[in-house]
This record gives sequence, C-alpha cells and structure tokens, in this order.
Amino acid sequence: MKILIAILVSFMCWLTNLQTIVKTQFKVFGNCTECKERIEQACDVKGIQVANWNIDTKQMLVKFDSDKISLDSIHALIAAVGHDTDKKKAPDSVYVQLPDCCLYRDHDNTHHD
Ligand SMILES: [Cu+2]
Repeated sequence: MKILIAILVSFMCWLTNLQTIVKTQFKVFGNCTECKERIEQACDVKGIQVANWNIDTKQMLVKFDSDKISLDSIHALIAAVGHDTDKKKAPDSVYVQLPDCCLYRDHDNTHHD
C-alpha cells in the first residue's frame, strides 16, 4: 500500500511538473554570434531551462518553468540587454551601447512598431 501511495504521489508530482513547464518560440532581433551569446546569457536565470536563439530565423526557443518565471519576464530580460523582441522593445540607451556589428535596427531586420 505504501508503495502504491509513493507511486501515486510521484506521478502527481510529475503531472503538476509537466503543466508548469512551457516551451515556446518568439522573435528576437539581432545579427551575429555575439548577439546570440548576449541573448542566451540574458536568459541564464533560474526557471529557464532552455534558451536557444537562431541567428538565421531570429527565433528564440525557450523552455521554462512558469511557476518560477513568466514569459513576459523573459522578454524583459532580453530587452534589457539591448535586443528587441516581438513583445518588448529594448531601451535606446542600452541599444546604442551595443557593438556596431550588433546594431540590428540599421539592418533589414529592423524592428517595426
Ligand atoms: Cu551581434
């Protein structure tokens, strides 16, 4: 009986755990491998399990625990290091500090509001 309860409890934990893990994709503007490092570094926080930005498609793949961090916070983290997302614009004061190669707003992939 004890074993049965233990199995049941761990199964329930597994179930609730599943519900809080969110995997999603959104657009993040950037140019190069330096951008990639910067963007992924910004997501190196508790609650985010996977953060992978694709240079070619500009798609950000994240897997995170929605109990620990919200998707909005992730957008804010990335914008805070100078990269626009499809939801949040980076502050100009941070953007102008980026190296020349990273100034994506001057390129084809400019963010349009
Ligand atoms: Cu760059």
